[in-house]
Amino acid sequence: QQYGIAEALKALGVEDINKGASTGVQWLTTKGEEIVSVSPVDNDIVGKVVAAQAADYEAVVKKAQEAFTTWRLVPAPKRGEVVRQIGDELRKYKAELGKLVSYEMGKSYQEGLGEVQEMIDICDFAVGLSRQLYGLTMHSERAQHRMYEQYHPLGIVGIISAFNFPVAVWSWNSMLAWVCGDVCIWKPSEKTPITAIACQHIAARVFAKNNVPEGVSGLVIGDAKIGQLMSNDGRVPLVSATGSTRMGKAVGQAVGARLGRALLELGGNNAIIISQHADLDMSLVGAVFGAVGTAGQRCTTTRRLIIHETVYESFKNKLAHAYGQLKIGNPLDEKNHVGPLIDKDAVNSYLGAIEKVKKEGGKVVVEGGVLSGAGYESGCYVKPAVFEADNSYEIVQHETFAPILYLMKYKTIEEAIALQNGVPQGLSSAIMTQNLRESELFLSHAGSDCGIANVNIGTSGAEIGGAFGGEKETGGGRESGSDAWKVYMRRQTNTLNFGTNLPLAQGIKFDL
Ligand code: UN1
Repeated sequence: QQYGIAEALKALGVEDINKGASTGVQWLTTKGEEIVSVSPVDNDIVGKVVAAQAADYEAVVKKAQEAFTTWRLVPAPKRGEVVRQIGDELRKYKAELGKLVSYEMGKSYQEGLGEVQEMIDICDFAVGLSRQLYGLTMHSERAQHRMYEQYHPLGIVGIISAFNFPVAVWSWNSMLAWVCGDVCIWKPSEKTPITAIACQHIAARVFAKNNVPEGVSGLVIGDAKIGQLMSNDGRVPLVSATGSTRMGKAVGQAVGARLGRALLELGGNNAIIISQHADLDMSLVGAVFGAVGTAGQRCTTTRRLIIHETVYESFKNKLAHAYGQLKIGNPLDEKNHVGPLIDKDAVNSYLGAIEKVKKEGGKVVVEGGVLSGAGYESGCYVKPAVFEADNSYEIVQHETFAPILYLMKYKTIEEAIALQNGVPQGLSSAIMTQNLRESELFLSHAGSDCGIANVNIGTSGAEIGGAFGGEKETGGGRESGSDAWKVYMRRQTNTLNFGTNLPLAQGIKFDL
């Protein structure tokens, strides 16, 4: 291990850990299987954790239930003050945590830092929000009556997160949930347990300093069984899950069956429309970063380019040239643009997708392949690939979590929008154009059907201030900014009579 990884592990207090569950104060002696976190960067062991089992989950839920009875009574701005201190702590450890994210997950160090910055940003957002948990007041139809609504804390929020944003997704959920007066139980990806433990340490230190009750921040590291327990648990009113559509359907069905709330943030199949009115140089930056950033493992990764026929050939050539310049290698080396995929399974699905697109008739623009030799010993480094493909291909309709980009041509803007919308997923979308009619059509009711629609920006890299999530198989949930906080609270409508008699609503007469 180079690049100061040992120092980062030490600074974050995770150089010698093995327990896979925590109440925010105590670490539980878990007895499940050992999870070995292996870095895709160099195949070295990042750390080992003994997985949690049902009994550990139960212990964490019990503490969370107890904690909720007091945490919900702490004034929201005081809860915000605790979150503010977590933001400060994250600022202090930004370099170390960013490095660990890069090392355990494989994204570039710059993107690791960017991920921690998203955490800091959501802390700031949540601090402000802690004084803005507004409800509305309504005018009653009855004299001497008042109506208003309040938002009350909900209870335990279960957070299931994925390997690709191993820490930011937890923070989008937990920082909002905490200022809302909820308590959290986090089940991180088994592929990135060490970054999760690092975050738990950071939160726990701040909580201890502020006498936050034990159980406000629970962590349970384990396999899908933990997610199933959470999804079926009536004591967990909200389960927020980020990951594959397959996982999300299972969570959504289990939570739905008990009429709980599920916030689902699932797969994307994001496209950029590149119009004949686009600034092609700018489009190139958006398309390449969108397609190869995080080695194509963002839910917002650009997977399709829908290009106007008159600029198709020239843009295709620009793209092939840019791909030729990409440096693939150790993500901690800042010279490199593209790091490894998370593991060998991901490499196999990348190879499988390439085989499929070729079989379905796709034409190679930039050939893919697994890299070998010095620096690539982990076997997880692949070449970003580009194919000309048809939107109807089965593989194009499917989200492959890898740097594979499909190109297609269009004639009219209506046709481009139909192609953009013509997939089962609905997360992010973009148009590159300087033509107002086109961009407005793209953003109109007849335009993009995605949760995120951008103009002259790529599909990835959303800011935390907006609500994040998408439609269709993306699951419909919204996290992070805007009024996404409302899902973490229960709304109560209050009607108050300050008069001397009791008129009934709707003018109903009921004389006694
Ligand atoms: C994800 O991939 O699950 O918009 C989240 C982006 C990041 C978040 C991605 N802010 O690309």
